[in-house]
Amino acid sequence: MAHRQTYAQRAAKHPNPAAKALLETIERKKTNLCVSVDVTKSDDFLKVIDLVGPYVCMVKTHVDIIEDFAPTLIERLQELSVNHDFVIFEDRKFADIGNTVALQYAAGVHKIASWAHLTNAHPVPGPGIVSGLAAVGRPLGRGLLLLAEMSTKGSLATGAYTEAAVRMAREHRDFVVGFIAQRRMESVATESVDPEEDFLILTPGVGLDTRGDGMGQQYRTPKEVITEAGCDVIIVGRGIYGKGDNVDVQAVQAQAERYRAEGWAAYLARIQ
Ligand code: S5P
Repeated sequence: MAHRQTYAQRAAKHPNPAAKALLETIERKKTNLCVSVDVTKSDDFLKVIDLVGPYVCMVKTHVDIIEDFAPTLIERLQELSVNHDFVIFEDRKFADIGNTVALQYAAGVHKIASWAHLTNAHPVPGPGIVSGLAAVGRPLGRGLLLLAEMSTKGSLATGAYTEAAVRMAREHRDFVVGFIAQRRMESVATESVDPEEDFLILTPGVGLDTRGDGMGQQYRTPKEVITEAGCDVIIVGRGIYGKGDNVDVQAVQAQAERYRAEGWAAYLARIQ
């Protein structure tokens, strides 16, 4: 199974350019930490990313929450991505018919496909959502993650829904590179498993100091997520930068290194 192999072994044979770049970055920087930068002002956004940059394999954005968004913000983000060596994941959670998501992905104010190496989608509309996004993203070497499960209390993405998400991904392996999920998916919907399949599992709902946020979010530790559940990347937001305003430089750097170290130790414990 993929999670018994090293990130480097998986990078060497992964067919999708965005997934390969992510696995290579994880190995090169010895970090499976993705920071989710959920702040609303451009200055805070760039500041947090610049601070956490050395500690992360990937930065996750919600570009639609930035209240003073301008196209130059994307240029700055791309510069930081090159200088700090991280992959960009826009957490857009597409959820519409293929034609609409293709337009949302390619056009509008944000032109996500032109800069985000990875994005994600809810499988709820059926396979047309993957075809629509693939028509835009595949020629650009992008990758898609399907939300097979969610971290929140009372999530409806369970059971037969999760199984359908896995089947959908297996039918589009050239573009769907993995899942947002809380555990590995190899044992889900097992009727057509190719032993060579390697879906990345990116896992939000990670925190070391608290188990929830009072609005449905549920947190597990890097050890629970990476060692015990076999996931590949921990996604951490507020655990690293709090509210994200009045950024305390040393505190943010210290938290980023703390999560990086925990995540990497949890990975080493898993592959030994
Ligand atoms: O199931 C999910 C899927 C996602 S992508 N649960 C989540 O929390 N997320 C995202 O991860 C969410 O939109 C947010 O950007 C981040 C978690 O942030 P935190 O501050 O709770 O760590």
